[in-house]
Amino acid sequence: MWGASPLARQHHLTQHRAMTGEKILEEVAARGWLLLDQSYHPALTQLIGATAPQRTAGVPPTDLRPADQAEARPNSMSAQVGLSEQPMHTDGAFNAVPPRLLIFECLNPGEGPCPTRLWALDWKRLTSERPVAISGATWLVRPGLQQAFYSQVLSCRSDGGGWVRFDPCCMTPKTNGVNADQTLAALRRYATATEVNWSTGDILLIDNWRCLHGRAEAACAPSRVLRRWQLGEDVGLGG
Ligand SMILES: O=C(O)CCC(=O)C(=O)O
Ligand SMILES: [Fe+2]
Repeated sequence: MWGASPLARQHHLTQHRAMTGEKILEEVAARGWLLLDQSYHPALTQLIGATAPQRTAGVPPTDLRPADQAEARPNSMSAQVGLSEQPMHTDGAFNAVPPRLLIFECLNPGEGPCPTRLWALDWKRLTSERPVAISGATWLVRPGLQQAFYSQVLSCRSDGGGWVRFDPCCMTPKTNGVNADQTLAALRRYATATEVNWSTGDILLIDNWRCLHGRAEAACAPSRVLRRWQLGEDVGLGG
């Protein structure tokens, strides 16, 4: 569900598209991500248009283009990795509560193959086993210019919900004997990996609390552009 007011508006517009939106979110909640081709574009742009402006409180979408370290925005991931492969991460890890739903729209796949890699977590198994490398260590999170804070990779809520926060570009482990590579390896043990090879118009939805992602090496695709929306925790994906 997209939440009360946008969904209600959607019902006024067309019942069929509202149902499509609900089904889409069900799929994302069940699998951690969903890729839709451009035949879903009208329904999705309508849904994004109905929800994104309120949910992101005026934060516009961002167009992501490959950038080398010198030309990248300060504090961005590209400022650290440039055109190299991005580490597996969640977006907005420096927020107290990370964004819940990421929507990427491919405006241009670029000249050569540059997929986005996905690691969908087995949330039930992860939260029942809670391995030390993921839930036992304390990390320092550095949100650019704002105040740094301590956090764990796995945050569980009392209702069984919660999220994984992981971005080695802005997080440093502070517990003796824990390092980022170990945590990456541990996360992979709970993940099903896949790769999205983009075509123009494709839309990828990611549950950013339960599924990690990262761009492949990008030197071969200088014209690649993905448009990204980041939506908040009340988007309707459940706990
Ligand atoms: O370009 C991509 O495939 C993903 C980019 C990304 O995840 C990021 O910049 O945070
Ligand atoms: Fe990202």
